[in-house]
Amino acid sequence: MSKIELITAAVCPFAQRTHMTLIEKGLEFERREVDLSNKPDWFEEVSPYSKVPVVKIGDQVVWESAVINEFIDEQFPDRPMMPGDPYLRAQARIWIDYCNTRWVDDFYDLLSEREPGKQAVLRGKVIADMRTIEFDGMAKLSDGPFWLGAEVSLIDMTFYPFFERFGMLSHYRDVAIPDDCVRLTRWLNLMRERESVKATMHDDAYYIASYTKYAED
Ligand SMILES: N[C@@H](CCC(=O)N[C@@H](CS)C(=O)NCC(=O)O)C(=O)O
Repeated sequence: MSKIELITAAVCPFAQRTHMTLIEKGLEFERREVDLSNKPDWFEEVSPYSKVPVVKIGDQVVWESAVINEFIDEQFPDRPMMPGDPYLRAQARIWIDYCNTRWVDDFYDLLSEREPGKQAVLRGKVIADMRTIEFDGMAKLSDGPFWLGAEVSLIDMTFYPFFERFGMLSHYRDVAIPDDCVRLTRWLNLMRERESVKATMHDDAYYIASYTKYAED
């Protein structure tokens, strides 16, 4: 099998999802870091959307983090990270979709909103999302501690990078994980202990500096 190449950028939460997945699967891979503010020609040639992450294995090129992660999981079936049962797999995809279509949008909407009145409304949406994650997602899918139980899955990989950046969101927009989101808080603390997180993480100061352009004029 050809070598696995991960085309990535350290700041990018979507790329972190895939980087973590490759580590969790115990796969060997090469990382190619891209400066997104000065994209090289080779990157424009390989990335159809001009975005990270992209995974390349020989002639096979796959993009979009959610698609890449399922591709990796299926191509390398050891240590599966999606359920074998079709109904549970559908549930996993629903929450991955929830992350991509609700949580990520509400997160960035709050971060990029400058007007205090609108920020208050968006802060309420982010808090409501966390309660949805806690009570409609995690609590209904398993007893934890991860989304689907004792082992991490692609749902954990999908949400984690945005919670790694939650300290940055709190810094700019004064929002906290609600006290009643006990399972979410425990999950986040356990995720921080994983090797896949330790190998890919950055601290609040890094994200506060990196996201200034989204949050401030
Ligand atoms: N839906 C994509 C989003 C990827 C994405 O937005 N990547 C950003 C960095 S976080 C990027 O490469 N942006 C470069 C650009 O838009 O020019 C995924 O899940 O992979």
